[in-house]
Amino acid sequence: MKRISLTQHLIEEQRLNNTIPAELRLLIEVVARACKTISHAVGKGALGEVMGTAETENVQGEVQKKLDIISNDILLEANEWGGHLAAMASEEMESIHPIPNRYPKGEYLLLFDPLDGSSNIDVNVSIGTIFSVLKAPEGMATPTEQDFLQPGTMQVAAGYAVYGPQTVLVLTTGNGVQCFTLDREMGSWVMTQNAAKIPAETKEFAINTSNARHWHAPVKRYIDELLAGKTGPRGKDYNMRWIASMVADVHRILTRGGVFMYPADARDPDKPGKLRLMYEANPMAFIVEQAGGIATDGKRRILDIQPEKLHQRVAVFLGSREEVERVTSYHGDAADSTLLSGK
Ligand code: P6P
Repeated sequence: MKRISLTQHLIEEQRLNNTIPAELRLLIEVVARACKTISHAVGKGALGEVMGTAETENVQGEVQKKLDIISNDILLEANEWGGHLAAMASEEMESIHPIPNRYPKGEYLLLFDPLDGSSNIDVNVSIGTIFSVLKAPEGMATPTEQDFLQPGTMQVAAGYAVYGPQTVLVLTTGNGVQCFTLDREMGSWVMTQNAAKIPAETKEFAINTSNARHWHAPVKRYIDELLAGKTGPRGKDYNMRWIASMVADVHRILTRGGVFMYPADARDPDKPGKLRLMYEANPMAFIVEQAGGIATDGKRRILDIQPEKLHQRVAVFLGSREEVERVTSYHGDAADSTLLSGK
């Protein structure tokens, strides 16, 4: 079977389906090339002096791993000079990163979590890069954080690279979900799936159950029913997976179905869960919806949420339609609406 490259796919999308302009095609190619570089750095492990912490903290107050910073720098350096971007934003940087004046500027905004799942780096478990592309507002002169605060429905592209046994790039430009496996001998991304689909039903759920004592009632009810298995109201047994790397959990769900949950809980009403809206939940929600799944914060469609802060967090329920609809409906049944995630 003749496989096509990422480049051929993007050119065909641009030429045949007119879904992506040349500038966006260039942007996606540059990000994909940066992900190859990150994959190479990650793959070196202890041989590359890239393991362990960098003794610095990011805006989230999390200790940064050396590879967090290396991956962030790779994405900044790869995307600064191309002329396709107006600015970038990253989980690892407090404020936005405008394109330096020495370079031409374009009409896109790029957001990313350069290396998601960092706690897995030192133990050789899959990690990944997540990215989201927005158009800069018409007439924008000097980009500000406000220009990035667009709902997820405004994304023109989103994707992730998962650095696991294979390195796989998953991409959507609004025309379904395509997967590309890195051919390390040729150094090229080769299409291995043209229209990924998430089954509506599943027997697999993903949540960090060590937080169970903090969960609000709708989540407790939903998980208890899954754990009751055949003997309970769901009438079937479920299996659990939790990789603690959103990219790897989402990739499993994209591949064979499932439901991923990082809910708000009773610990901090101002912190609705752990995941960030702009560069984790939104790109993953775009991909999940394009693959026939759904993604909510327990109450709202994630892509409809109007962001108020660049690094704001959001509760996340995503994956197989039947399960996400059910756990979301339990929130709707909840007497106390404050149980739902905040802004
Ligand atoms: P916990 C990784 O740090 C991350 O942001 C996601 O990739 C992952 O799903 C989640 O946090 C894991 O969180 O609380 O289980 O360590």
